[in-house]
Amino acid sequence: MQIDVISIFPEYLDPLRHALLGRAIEQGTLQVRVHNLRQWATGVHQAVDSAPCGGGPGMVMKPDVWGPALDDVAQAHGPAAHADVWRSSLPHQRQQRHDQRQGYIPSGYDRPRDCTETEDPSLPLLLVPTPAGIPFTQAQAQTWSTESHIVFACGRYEGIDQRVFSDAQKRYRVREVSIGDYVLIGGEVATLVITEAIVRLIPGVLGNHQSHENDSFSDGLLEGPSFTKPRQWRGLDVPEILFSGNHANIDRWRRDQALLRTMQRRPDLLSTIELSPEDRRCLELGHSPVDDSHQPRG
Ligand code: 6GU
Repeated sequence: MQIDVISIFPEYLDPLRHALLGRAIEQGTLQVRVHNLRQWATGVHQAVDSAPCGGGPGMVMKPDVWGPALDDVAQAHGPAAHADVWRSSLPHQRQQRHDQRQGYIPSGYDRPRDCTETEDPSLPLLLVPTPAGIPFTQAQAQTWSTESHIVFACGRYEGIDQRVFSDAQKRYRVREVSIGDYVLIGGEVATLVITEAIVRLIPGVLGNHQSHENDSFSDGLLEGPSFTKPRQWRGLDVPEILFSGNHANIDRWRRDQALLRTMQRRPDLLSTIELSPEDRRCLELGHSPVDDSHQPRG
């Protein structure tokens, strides 16, 4: 996967080099280029923003700067052609999209809700982080983990002139996305969040293949609690059932912990998933029926 980020604060994207993302770069799975928007600014002051039409507070980022930047990044022209590819120890091979690899059948669920029939799927994906965007979800992270080229346009100030995105539809599939109901100063941190959520789902990026199958949200529930050794710590015991060796009971208990936690913290999620009779029993009891610690002691 190739990721290009356009920002007036390229150093803000430095965390992309580290940890899991840094390793994906070294594996050759991920190629990252970060572009300073000011390279496309013209005029003596190299202004990237200007007062909003119609008045009001703040500044709006200029279309005559963003337009050429997006043109060049789509085609690897101009300043975009000379951008450093971020540190990667392996020679980069053009990665096949994993939906082209293994008999992948895109489901209706994978199709973005605002996708228009006329969009060319071979165009790069342009993600524009904005609190006014459609909510970014785990389902979208799954869908986008098969993209071959994603470009992030990081806005600051009061946003980017809307005509930039109307025009960019000629060269990109454009999505304005929000990472939550709060306001950030700019799109950079949201870009880090979205990139991490997507890249960890690319096969081979996480060490353990199964480790994202039990993620919170992948089955529509929050993940339940985890425990490790020592068995007793500061007077607190690991739940007995986890040492029972009965894997059917352990799986049931884990499912029940996920259900109970979801009911307590995110009851809105429970209405979106299918509950079995066993699931309902646990939620009605308020504890797992396989949990001995809830039996009256004799
Ligand atoms: Cl994606 N961008 C900005 N600037 N603020 C946000 C956001 C994104 N999501 C929530 N707040």
